[in-house]
Amino acid sequence: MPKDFMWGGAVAAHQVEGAWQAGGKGVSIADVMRAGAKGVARVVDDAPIDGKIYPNHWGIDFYHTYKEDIKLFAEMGFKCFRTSIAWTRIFPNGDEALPNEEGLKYYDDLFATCKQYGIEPIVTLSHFELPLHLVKEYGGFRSRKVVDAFVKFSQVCFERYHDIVKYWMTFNEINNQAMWSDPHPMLQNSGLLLADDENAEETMFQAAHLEFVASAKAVQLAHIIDPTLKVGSMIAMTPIYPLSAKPKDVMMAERAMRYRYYFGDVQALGEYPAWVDKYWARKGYHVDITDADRAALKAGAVDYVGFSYYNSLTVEYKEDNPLYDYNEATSVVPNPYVPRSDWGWQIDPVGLRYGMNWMASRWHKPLFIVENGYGAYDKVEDGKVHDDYRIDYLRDHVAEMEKAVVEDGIELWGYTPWSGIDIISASTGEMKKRYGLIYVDQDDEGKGSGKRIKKDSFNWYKQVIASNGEDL
Ligand code: BGP
Repeated sequence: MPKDFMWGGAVAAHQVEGAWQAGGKGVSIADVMRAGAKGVARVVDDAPIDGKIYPNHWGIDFYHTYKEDIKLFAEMGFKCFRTSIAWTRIFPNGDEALPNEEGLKYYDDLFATCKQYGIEPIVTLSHFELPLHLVKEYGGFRSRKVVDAFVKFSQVCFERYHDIVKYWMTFNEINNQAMWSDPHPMLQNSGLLLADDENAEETMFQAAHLEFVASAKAVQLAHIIDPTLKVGSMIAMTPIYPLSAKPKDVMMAERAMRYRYYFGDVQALGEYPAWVDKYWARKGYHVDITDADRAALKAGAVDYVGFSYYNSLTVEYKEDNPLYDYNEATSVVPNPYVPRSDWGWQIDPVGLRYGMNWMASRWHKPLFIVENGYGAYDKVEDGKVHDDYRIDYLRDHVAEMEKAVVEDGIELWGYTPWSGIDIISASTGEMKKRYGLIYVDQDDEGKGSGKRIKKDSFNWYKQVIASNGEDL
């Protein structure tokens, strides 16, 4: 790979830090989302009540262990480390006049520790961690007040950390909201608690629009504060294939891709694709978009596209959907040609190369793989974790990633697998769905020694980095 290629690993504040009320931190939506069963949408409780399971309250106690954990990342040879800044450490309620100095100080120390080992921090501003107050008081990204709150949060972060943090992303997996019929991503991405009589899809389009505006304003601010900053979008790239060569299956896949990735179009190209207005008109949707919004989107197009890749999906045309309307809940069918993880995620390394080419040719921006990983039931045997299945998954995906760069000519800045260390699952709140190259002795209820154990994949990845991707 290119000599300055940034190999690293990724986490998110709410899935590792714990210390959910330390240092003046406020309550975020992540702190009051009860752990659901596998993939079951979680709901927001009015206030955290003792006795319920809130895995984000403890994370893996990274708030206190980060110095030791980053030392282990450095031992693997990390060039970069992706995490998020917990919005509620900086603005506990989200709408205060002044930031919380104790929260700012924590991230000063975290980023300084990274730099001490020559590790570049890659920072996500909003990673499913909206202040609960912004949800309850303003209805999340229904309100332009939350746009203002996000822009202010971004400005404080850019001004405080611009000397040490050069790579930023605005909204994590903003396009998860394409699954508008699932309350989980609507809450995580936009802080939406939908009323029963609300049209979820129309509300999603409005909230997503205000996030696009917030993101664009943050990009512009970053460039004013420090022209060396790079601000990216963050897209969940899940290529969608037609089940067959039937023209209508192919058309259904085209409609699914354009729907799931219009979020990337707006953030990378600075404007909506033409089909959106036609779609809204046909559906009778009204989305409030001002001329100032459109100007901001154009001026605030992102510098690069960060994205996650785990799996691909497959769709089939259905006679009861003649206009090819896409809804993940009803359009997706199993792909008979690929295996699945224990959580049913389709394993498709070629899909990574396919998705990279699709994005590069559509958006003409540098790419950054900021999540790719394999959640599995790991077990400790004689103090070791033999995770060959994770090595195989990562090796196959890195091999396809390298073809996209070396053979297809795609500009890729880095690769930060999910995750450098075992972490709380965002969709299920489970610890047992382990992603890490480092094992953490802790169960779903947060009990355990917290001991860190290097898995076999730790040493494999160390060699990959040392050989700059030659030795897989
Ligand atoms: C992505 C999120 C990450 C992480 C990852 C793994 O959606 O950006 O925060 O959670 O998925 O998924 P999960 O944790 O649900 O297994």
